[in-house]
Amino acid sequence: MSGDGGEDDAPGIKVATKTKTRRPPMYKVLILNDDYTPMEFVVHVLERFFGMSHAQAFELMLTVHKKGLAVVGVFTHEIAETKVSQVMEFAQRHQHPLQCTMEKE
Ligand code: TYC
Repeated sequence: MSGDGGEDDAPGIKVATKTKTRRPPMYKVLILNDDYTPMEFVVHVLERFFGMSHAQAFELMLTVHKKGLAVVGVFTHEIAETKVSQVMEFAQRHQHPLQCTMEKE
């Protein structure tokens, strides 16, 4: 290949190669309001799976309760998918209808 500094370039001449570093696409994880999931359960979910303090978790839960939804965090695809699964499984296990989804940023 010409220009990559490999063996078919002129001998003894090093051609600069710039490797671009690309940021991975990021995904927002959202939590949705509903009428049945207890507030304390949502606070617990936010502390447990998103590493929030009790105060942060309580504030975000109230935002979701009032506005209908909120972004909980922004992650790579794999991490976002894992967070959504963890929350959905945990909510189902406790028989709460809490919904958690992800969308491309
Ligand atoms: N609206 C719920 C209630 O009044 C509380 C709640 C908050 C539920 C946030 C879901 O994502 C949620 N018990």
